[in-house]
Amino acid sequence: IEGNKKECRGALIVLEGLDRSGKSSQCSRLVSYLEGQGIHAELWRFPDRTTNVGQMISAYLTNASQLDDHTIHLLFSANRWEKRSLMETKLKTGTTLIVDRYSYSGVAFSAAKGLDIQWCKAPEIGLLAPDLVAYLDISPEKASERGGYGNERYEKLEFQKKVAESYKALHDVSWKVVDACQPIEDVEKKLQEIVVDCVTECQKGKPIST
Ligand code: DGP
Ligand code: NA
Ligand code: NA
Repeated sequence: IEGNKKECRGALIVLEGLDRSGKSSQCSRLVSYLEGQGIHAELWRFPDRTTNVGQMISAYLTNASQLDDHTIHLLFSANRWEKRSLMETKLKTGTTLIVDRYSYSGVAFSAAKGLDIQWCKAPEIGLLAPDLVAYLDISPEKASERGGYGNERYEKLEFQKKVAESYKALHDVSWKVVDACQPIEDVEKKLQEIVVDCVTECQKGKPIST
């Protein structure tokens, strides 16, 4: 059993939602929980602002630079592509990845600007497919009341309303929708249940797909 366990792959788990939906704190809580259960897990986030591409994205988000909507879309995608092989290695060697935003953010935020949704999806094709997408569901109005937005480019109620609409269009039956307006501990419990189920499925040999 020990030997088998080592060969089990990790799960690719993505949390999505509007800004201020609570993703980041739920992601770190999940990682601590999984580690406590003896499941090796790491917290990842996109955009990953530490890379060269990530720094360009960060400059754009903080309004330090201006970029064409298509250009920034491709940079966000490139930022996921540059992490793809490391992601695959981690999963294959048994690390579960809890990822704060992924391709769905890529499509939802750019589609909210009016870009064609098929065009937005194209550069995401071939990235690793998540084993689970958990959507933290909150209305744009409620999210905006939570301790206020920061000063970044997209943190505006009118824009977040459009993002919420694009998430609705992207959403499919495989997503687990979690009510993000519940008390934080209830959201946490719910996420723990669905994530552990998913990790178990992956350990049983569910293949990694694209
Ligand atoms: P965060 O670090 O999760 O707060 O993300 C920064 C902002 O960038 C947030 O408003 C969501 C947005 N965002 C995240 N991923 C993408 C993406 O792939 N494309 C676009 N256009 N926006 C994204
Ligand atoms: Na943000
Ligand atoms: Na966040």
